[in-house]
Amino acid sequence: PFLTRLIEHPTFVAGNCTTRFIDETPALFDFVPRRDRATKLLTYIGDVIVNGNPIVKGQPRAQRREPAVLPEVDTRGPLPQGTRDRLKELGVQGFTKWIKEQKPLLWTDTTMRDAHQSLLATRFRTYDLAMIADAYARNAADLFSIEMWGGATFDTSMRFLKESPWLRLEILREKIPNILFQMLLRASSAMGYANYPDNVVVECVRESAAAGIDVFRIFDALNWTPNMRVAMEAVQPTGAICEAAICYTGDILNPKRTKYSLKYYVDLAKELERMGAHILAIKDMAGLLKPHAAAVLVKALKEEVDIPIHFHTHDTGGVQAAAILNAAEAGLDIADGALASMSGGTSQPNLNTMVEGLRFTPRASNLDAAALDAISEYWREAREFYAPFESPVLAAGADLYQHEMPGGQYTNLFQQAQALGLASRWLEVCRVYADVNQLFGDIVKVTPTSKAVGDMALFLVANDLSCAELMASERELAFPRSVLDLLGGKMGQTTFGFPKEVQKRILRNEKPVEGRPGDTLPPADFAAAEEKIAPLTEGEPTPQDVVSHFMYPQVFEQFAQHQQHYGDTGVLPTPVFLYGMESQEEIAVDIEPGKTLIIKFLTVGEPHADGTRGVFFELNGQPREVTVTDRS
Ligand code: BTN
Ligand code: 3PY
Ligand code: ZN
Repeated sequence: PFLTRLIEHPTFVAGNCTTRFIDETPALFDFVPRRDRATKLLTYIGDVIVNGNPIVKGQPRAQRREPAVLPEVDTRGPLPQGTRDRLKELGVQGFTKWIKEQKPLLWTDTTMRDAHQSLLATRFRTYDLAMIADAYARNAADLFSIEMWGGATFDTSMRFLKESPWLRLEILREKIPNILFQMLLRASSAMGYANYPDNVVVECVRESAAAGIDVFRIFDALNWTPNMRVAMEAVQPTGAICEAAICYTGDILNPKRTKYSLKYYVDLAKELERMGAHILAIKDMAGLLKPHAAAVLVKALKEEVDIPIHFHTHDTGGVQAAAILNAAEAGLDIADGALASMSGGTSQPNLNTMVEGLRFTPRASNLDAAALDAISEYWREAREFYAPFESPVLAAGADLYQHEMPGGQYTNLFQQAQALGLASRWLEVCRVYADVNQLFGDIVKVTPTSKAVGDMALFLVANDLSCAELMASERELAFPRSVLDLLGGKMGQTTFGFPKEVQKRILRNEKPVEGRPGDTLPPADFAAAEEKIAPLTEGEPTPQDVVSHFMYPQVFEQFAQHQQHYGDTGVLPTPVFLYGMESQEEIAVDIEPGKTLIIKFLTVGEPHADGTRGVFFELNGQPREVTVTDRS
């Protein structure tokens, strides 16, 4: 085997071989054959054929196996100029000035991030996003931006899809160099669910910008600006756009809800502008900014702040396209929508029809409606691969404005309730969610604070306790971790403070953190982290690996193990990734440019005494067998 290895080694083949090469190439002496990429992929497919992929276990099966049809794209000639070219040309200051001069309403397409986060538990794979990328670059270059990263994508891509979020960014960036890429960053919680040390947040921003993020939408889940400063300042030296968000809750038109008043939001916006925001986002994560209120808020903000305004909402209540169109009339600069087939419900309102709805008005956009429809048609078909992850269709009632659940949480919490056998008590869960919000001091609810409120609501309903009963009793209860973190100040503070008696009841003897968690969290040790993860990565750990590790240590480790075992399964079509192959089915898999594997699945052998089975394939026409353990 040594000689075979030597003469087949690329350096040897290329004729660059000296005796030093033999000394310096320990892999030549690696006599336990390292499994090649094809074998690893066949092992993965064989494993899924025999054992199934755990992420679809017990879920409705997707029927579609044939590829989603792509729109016609003329790939000749240079790409049309887009916003990213303009940002490069004008710089951040010049570019934001340009935004404000635009008569058309500008549009962000959220389909690649928030839409599938809200409708499909963030399960769209890079494979299916990359397929439609050319169509965006060629036929939708008049978009303001594509939101395609951050939020839950970072976690789910590693945890469930077993793919690198960084590779997603790199692949899409290469195919769409002309349109701004936007991400959602949870300020001091970055891409996670709890506050990280400041140096991790800074590194996270730096690496994301270096990998191609142009617009950072930064929000704090309690609208507590001291917790946004580190992330916002980290964006400045990167040349990317710092879009700071006010999270909208309550109802500025309700004279009885005085806490979250018009003045509260205007003051917040002015402060974010002073802190260096280049764009102001109104982040209406629950779809609570009613159509008339949207006009009032946008008008006031346009009068009081100088930076462009970008409106993000969710259509959970079904009336939010009206809010966007009203906001447009009041002078909104940029709006978020999702492409038709991925819009509505807990997702964003319908981008295609809103664009068309504004045609022949002063805010009409330059986007090509027919091109957007063609791209939407692709999304409709690709969505069929993800049938097992479809959220239940839940039309919110008017009680939406009481419980104020974010779109991303609404269907998710319903499924959690269902898993606890509480589906028939859903309305009660919603009512208790509203009560818990009041108990906690009427807070802003968005990841991660919304999770704490949801966990507490389920906890109370499951224990048949009301908020009043909880406060009246001394009983020692095992409260959810997220609730202890929130009231313990580990997610940061609120402008108004948490109610002291509630903190005491829930935290008991534990003292809440005062001030900004980042002020007391010790800085992360990057060198130690690199050393720790070195055995997990193929070469030296990259700065991206280190960020992934800091965000989700365990998830990153399991993802790395998956890669060691199976290679990069991101190259497999989605039906194969989720369900394996059918007998006699043949697929072509591009493992790198110009290198394609033709894989045909034949059959699975009888179980051996040791619990393994052979799985039989043809690889590029040659018979191949892999052995997998039958755990089914
Ligand atoms: C997980 O953490 O979700 C499990 C790791 C993935 C294991 C792969 S997925 C398809 C195949 N089937 C299995 O049971 N395991 C492998
Ligand atoms: C997230 O943090 O993932 C959100 O989408 C919040 O709205
Ligand atoms: Zn959202």
